[in-house]
Amino acid sequence: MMAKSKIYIALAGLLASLALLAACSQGISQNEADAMVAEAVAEAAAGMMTKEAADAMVAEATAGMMTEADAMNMADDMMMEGSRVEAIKERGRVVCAGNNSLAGFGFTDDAGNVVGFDIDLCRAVAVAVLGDANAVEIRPTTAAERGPSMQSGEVDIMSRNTTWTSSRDATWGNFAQTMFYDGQGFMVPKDLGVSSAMELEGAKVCVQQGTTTELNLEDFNQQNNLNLDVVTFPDNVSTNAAYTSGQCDALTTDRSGLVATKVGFDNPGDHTILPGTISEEPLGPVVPHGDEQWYDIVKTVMAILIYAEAFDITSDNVPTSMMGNKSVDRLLGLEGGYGQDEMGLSQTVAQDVIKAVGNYGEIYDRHLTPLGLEREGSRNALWVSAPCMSCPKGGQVYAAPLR
Ligand SMILES: N[C@@H](CCC(=O)N[C@@H](CS)C(=O)NCC(=O)O)C(=O)O
Repeated sequence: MMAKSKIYIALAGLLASLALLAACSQGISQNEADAMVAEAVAEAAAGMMTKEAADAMVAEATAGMMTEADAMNMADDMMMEGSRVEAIKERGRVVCAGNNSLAGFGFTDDAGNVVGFDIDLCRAVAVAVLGDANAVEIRPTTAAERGPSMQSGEVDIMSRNTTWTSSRDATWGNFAQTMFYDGQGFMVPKDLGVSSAMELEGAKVCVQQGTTTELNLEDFNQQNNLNLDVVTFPDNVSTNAAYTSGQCDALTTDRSGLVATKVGFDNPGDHTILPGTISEEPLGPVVPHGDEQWYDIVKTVMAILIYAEAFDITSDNVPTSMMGNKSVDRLLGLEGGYGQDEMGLSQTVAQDVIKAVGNYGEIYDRHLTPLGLEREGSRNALWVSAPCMSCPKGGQVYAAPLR
């Protein structure tokens, strides 16, 4: 990984060439070009640009792929760039990479809106920053498009059934806490007569490209000498269509994805999801590297949703006066603080967020419970639903205490 100082040196070099280009073009003096460069370097050094974006720019420029016009535009963009929150406020909406083809998590409804569990997090974040749950632009993003869309910094957040892995954390962006704990499973037609993935020897398995699913399947296949015939597809629709048309014996993805997909089949009863999982798939939102304020805001919004549920605060009962419970009063912004000022959020941000989108449980019930994704007793129950501190029977949903 390139050290920060190196990036800025590389960037300064690049910007010097941009200055020359700019100065050579009509309508801009050398002095103006120098001023542009100084400002852009300062902004880049202040961390307003992601490391990946800087790397990409340097690579592109040194490969001679950039035209003079592109270089000018890029310099302009950099000059306009402030912190991500400032950019969002100026733009008036949060740009969110989402799924539009996975029931429950992110899909296009009959009215043409992209909705779902993951999408509601984007809406909650939009309330926190802009005071409006609808101030969100959802950019449908396939599995393979995810890395590049984070690295370019073109989206503010990705909330799209995405597994947190160490390499994605290092190269895509910062993962906030997990929103849904999952694992990879297999679905087969009932008449295949198989009851475990270990019985799939020689089977044709449909899987989507650019996913952890594809990599896990490779490991599972090799380790168990299953001699699987792996068939890959670029998106959800084509993967599922291949499975339902009988091109494959089995379909594999996150178990939640299998449940969501099966519900949409013409004859769901003809298919079965095999027991067990072959991997860990902690699914959660990601933000581009390089802006800690923004990263903190997203984590805090998730904490608000989770603690609101823990304290039984729902969208239709948000108290506006002191309740006499210090944690609840602090969450609601009625006493003390938990970093709202430092993050640039209003003192009563939690009231706004919960009123607009509900707590974690309400979001789950709105989108995932109808699919049959049982929450009670699962890993996706709240940790605080454990009956006591030393009996770990609660789920894994937990967040940084708000204080
Ligand atoms: N959690 C896995 C799988 C995520 C994934 O993209 N799954 C597929 C199948 S459920 C999907 O959502 N595809 C939607 C699309 O690309 O259109 C990952 O992060 O790689």
